[in-house]
Amino acid sequence: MENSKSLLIAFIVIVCILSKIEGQGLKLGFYDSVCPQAEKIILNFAKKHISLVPEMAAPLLRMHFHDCFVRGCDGSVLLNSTNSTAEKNATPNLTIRGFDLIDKAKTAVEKQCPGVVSCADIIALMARDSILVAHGRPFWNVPTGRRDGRISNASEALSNIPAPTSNFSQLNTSFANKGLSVKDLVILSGAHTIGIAHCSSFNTRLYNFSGNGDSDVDPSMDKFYVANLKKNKCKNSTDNSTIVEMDPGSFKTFDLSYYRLVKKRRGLFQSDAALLTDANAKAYIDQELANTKATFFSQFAKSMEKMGRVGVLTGSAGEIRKQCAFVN
Ligand code: HEM
Ligand SMILES: *[C@@H]1O[C@H](CO)[C@@H](O)[C@H](O)[C@H]1NC(C)=O
Ligand SMILES: *[C@@H]1O[C@H](CO)[C@@H](O)[C@H](O)[C@H]1NC(C)=O
Ligand SMILES: *[C@@H]1O[C@H](CO)[C@@H](O)[C@H](O)[C@H]1NC(C)=O
Ligand SMILES: *[C@@H]1O[C@H](CO)[C@@H](O)[C@H](O)[C@H]1NC(C)=O
Ligand SMILES: *[C@@H]1O[C@H](CO)[C@@H](O)[C@H](O)[C@H]1NC(C)=O
Ligand SMILES: *[C@@H]1O[C@H](CO)[C@@H](O)[C@H](O)[C@H]1NC(C)=O
Ligand SMILES: *[C@@H]1O[C@H](CO)[C@@H](O)[C@H](O)[C@H]1NC(C)=O
Ligand SMILES: *[C@@H]1O[C@H](CO)[C@@H](O)[C@H](O)[C@H]1NC(C)=O
Ligand SMILES: CC(=O)N[C@H]1CO[C@H](CO)[C@@H](O)[C@@H]1O
Repeated sequence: MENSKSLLIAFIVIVCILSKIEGQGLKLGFYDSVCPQAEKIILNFAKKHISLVPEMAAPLLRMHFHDCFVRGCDGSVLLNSTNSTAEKNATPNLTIRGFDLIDKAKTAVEKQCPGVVSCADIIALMARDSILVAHGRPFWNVPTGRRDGRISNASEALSNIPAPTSNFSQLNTSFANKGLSVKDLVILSGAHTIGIAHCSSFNTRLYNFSGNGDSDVDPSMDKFYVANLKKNKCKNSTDNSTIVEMDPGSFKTFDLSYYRLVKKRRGLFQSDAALLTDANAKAYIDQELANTKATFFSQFAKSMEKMGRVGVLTGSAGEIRKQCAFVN
């Protein structure tokens, strides 16, 4: 009698511990019981708004990356500077776009279920759904249940988000610090198959590269491409605002052409070119090019899901922000 009673208690304790552990992770359909329409509202929002401006899918995908690399995917990228300078106002942010879309998606969700759905989850879902609406594929699962952080610090953005001037070991370290592998680095860099960059992100490759004047260019970049960029796009070393397609000819298409360009030494950033300087990374690129687009997409999906779990706050950590730009 005494024995079966303690067995029962032990059983209950184990069930409680297991459900606690489960609650600490993310799960598919986290909002199904507490706000069943949440994901649908976000998808519909993307359908309605992104179809009008499909070029906004790229910056929203990039926003998710920037969010996850600073304090985990906790929506810290959305906070406005209040007591100190926020991530948003750090150099790598300058070119993030789409904050207004996230704020509007949040408003739509809040109308239905106030205070339930985190801004961090909205970024993750909007990134996926915007790509879905603008490009069809790749599609990846977005387990939810992220909670919002209360801190956003510009200097942490600078130290955690890899610069376009990074060499391979800097990229490797930056990704490894987030639990991401060389393969994840190569696969996720494939996102540069869509979207645009400003001359300021790569001008150092075109002018005075190693301090010997304006005709001193990055030797690791195809010289015809360099000449073309200098003639038609970034006409001088102080032009920070001209926009260049990262995957010219195909920047609106999510495909393998980024890897083709990198192989041809036409990756736009030093960080793209750096992928050729490591034997493993280079082998992954060759593998991608030998594979089908469908294989790339399924690998991209895996790496995105992995990135979406970096440093997340769950359970009772953090908060559910009322407004994405401000802590409660
Ligand atoms: C590996 C390290 C990475 C570096 C150094 C890097 C750097 C950059 C830079 C400098 C830009 C251009 C910003 C501008 O001048 O407007 C850019 C654009 C972009 N990045 Fe990355 N990135 C990296 C990884 C990623 C990852 C992991 C993703 C997403 C999975 C991503 C998605 C994008 C997209 C979609 C754009 C285009 C944005 C637009 O059209 O506005 N990047 N990246
Ligand atoms: C937050 O800051 C951005 C500029 O960084 C500004 O456009 C926006 O209006 C601010 N949001 C609010 C709610 O004040
Ligand atoms: C501002 O400071 C307060 C008090 O120190 C802190 O609780 C809050 O999280 C900070 N806000 C941001 C956005 O960093
Ligand atoms: C921001 O982060 C840096 C580097 O970790 C730290 O030195 C600084 O004190 C932080 N700023 C604030 C306002 O917390
Ligand atoms: C990469 O850059 C860092 C910082 O500039 C430097 O210390 C390191 O030696 C470089 N690594 C390689 C392999 O060039
Ligand atoms: C990449 O980072 C991993 C993990 O820190 C490390 O084991 C490996 O040696 C690094 N590779 C290169 C080429 O830097
Ligand atoms: C242009 O961008 C570079 C690199 O981001 C920066 O150092 C420089 O101050 C910018 N110049 C202007 C005129 O904005
Ligand atoms: C090129 O860089 C070197 C070293 O940083 C500098 O002394 C020189 O003035 C620069 N030249 C031009 C044309 O910007
Ligand atoms: C550099 O190029 C930009 C864009 O073409 C132009 O607005 C600017 O006046 C140029 N600056 C110089 C010093 O020629
Ligand atoms: C969107 C946004 O807030 N951009 C800011 C990025 O940071 C610079 C200063 O470094 C601000 O001028 C921008 O407004």
